[in-house]
Amino acid sequence: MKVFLTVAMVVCLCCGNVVADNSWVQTSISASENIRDITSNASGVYLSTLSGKVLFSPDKGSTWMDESAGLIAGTYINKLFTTSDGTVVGGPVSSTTVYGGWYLDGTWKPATGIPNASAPELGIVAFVKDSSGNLLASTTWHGDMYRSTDNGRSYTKIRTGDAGGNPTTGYIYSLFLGPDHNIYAGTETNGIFVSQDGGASFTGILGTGDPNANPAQYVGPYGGNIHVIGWSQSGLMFAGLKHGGGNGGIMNQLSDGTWVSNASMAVNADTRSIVETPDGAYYTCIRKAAGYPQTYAQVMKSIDGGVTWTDFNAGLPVPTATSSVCLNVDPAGYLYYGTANEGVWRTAAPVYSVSPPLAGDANGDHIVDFKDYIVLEGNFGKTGKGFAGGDFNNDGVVDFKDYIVLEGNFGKTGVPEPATLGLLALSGMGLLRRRS
Ligand SMILES: [Ca+2]
Ligand SMILES: [Ca+2]
Repeated sequence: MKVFLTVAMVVCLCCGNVVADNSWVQTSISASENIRDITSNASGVYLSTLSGKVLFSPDKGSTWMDESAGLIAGTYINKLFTTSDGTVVGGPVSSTTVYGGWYLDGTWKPATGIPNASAPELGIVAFVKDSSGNLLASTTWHGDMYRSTDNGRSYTKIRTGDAGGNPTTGYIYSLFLGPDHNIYAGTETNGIFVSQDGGASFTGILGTGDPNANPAQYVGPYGGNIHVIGWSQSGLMFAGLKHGGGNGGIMNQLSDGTWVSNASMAVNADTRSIVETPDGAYYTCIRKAAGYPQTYAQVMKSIDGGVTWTDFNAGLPVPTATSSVCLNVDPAGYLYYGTANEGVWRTAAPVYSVSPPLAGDANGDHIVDFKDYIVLEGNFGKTGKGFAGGDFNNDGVVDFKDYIVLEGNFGKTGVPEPATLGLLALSGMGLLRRRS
């Protein structure tokens, strides 16, 4: 029997796409912590709390350490995000003031370019990476847009938000990079807007004018805050709305351009966050909202581009109170679910298969080289830095043993996915032709 089990496990490990366990396990975060957001990089997982802390776990939620140093007392980070080079960024806010854009580099440091402002500007409400890997941030009620080309160290304002009147984007709640490389914004009440110039200007996809003022002219997602946008395999959009207002739950765009409420999602579901994994699956989480009984799951999954949604909540508690929720997937494929009242949960297993990182490739650029050595040198002797900080053998400390790992792989490159390999081959051929 033991032999059989061992063989079965080896087969499972080899066949790649099998996910052994879809259940959730609770991390060691106290359920009294009100989690505002989650992000992750190759080193581990980061949480921000309403009490003003940023907590970091290098071991999938077993232990957490405080990463709040540098933040201003009395502030908390409403949005966390990981930039193209793994830098964690956020925007601290308090009840009276917002404090621009900040980034984590040992301690939290203020970026240049986004000024402090008095509430209720609400600070940074959405981040996204554009098609070049630059960071975009949206702030304030009216959707000011900022771009950072240095992974959150500095920002340039690229759009001043609408000062009122219609058509207007209103308050931008969410930002997404579309499959067409355009930037899509989910707004407070006026539906989805698209930017074809990298976030400098936006146009409503439902048409011009205010759908709330003229509802007879519009069929589509509007009237509730849009936190969720995604695309089917054929490029049709779906959007998740806050309960109340016009439409709720998730709405799907049909090929004729009209929109319908999703039949597999409760129409009043208050969708709050969305994660797309590299295997093309979407996960969304639903907030328990005042006035709406929690008759639906807290996390739902779609493997057909948002057309059908199924429960993904094995092991999760039924929410006991109105609770804000957030989702993130870490680079190892584990899904994290943060709540205001029921703690932080992660999946017992990765939700998709992930190739192991190349040992020594601290910055994740698929080559072990001098850049990785600089990371290791900068953290030499430090603890709790994780893989991206140079702890390649995962023994908790960056030391000479990790240097041996890096030296052993120096110059090696990771194995790209077959599709990427094809593109590299093509671009290589292009270079050869240009040279000849
Ligand atoms: Ca590298
Ligand atoms: Ca180590």
